[in-house]
Amino acid sequence: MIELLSDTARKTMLEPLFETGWAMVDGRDAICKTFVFGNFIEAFSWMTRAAFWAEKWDHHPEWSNVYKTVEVTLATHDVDGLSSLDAKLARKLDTL
Ligand code: H2B
Repeated sequence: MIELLSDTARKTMLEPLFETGWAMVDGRDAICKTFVFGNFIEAFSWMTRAAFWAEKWDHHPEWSNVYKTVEVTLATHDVDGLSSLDAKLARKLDTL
């Protein structure tokens, strides 16, 4: 059963992500980050790798791509806000 992050979990799970460039979305319980790559192929192949993890974990990003830039927003639609799955996927996206 997936749950909204508690205040304590927000401190332990979100604060390290804020250090790597993730930020809260204005007016919404969601996190976002802009990833900039060297070119379109690098951006799109990163999205392809990310898509495999998203599908494996049944947790999908909201994202858009323009040339070498990918804007990602993470939230858990089933709970209308942030859950541990968003932190887990964010950490994975940072390492791909
Ligand atoms: N992705 C995200 N980001 N949030 C969800 O709540 C979610 C999802 N739910 N991917 C999954 C799919 C759900 O709709 C299916 C039925 O498992």
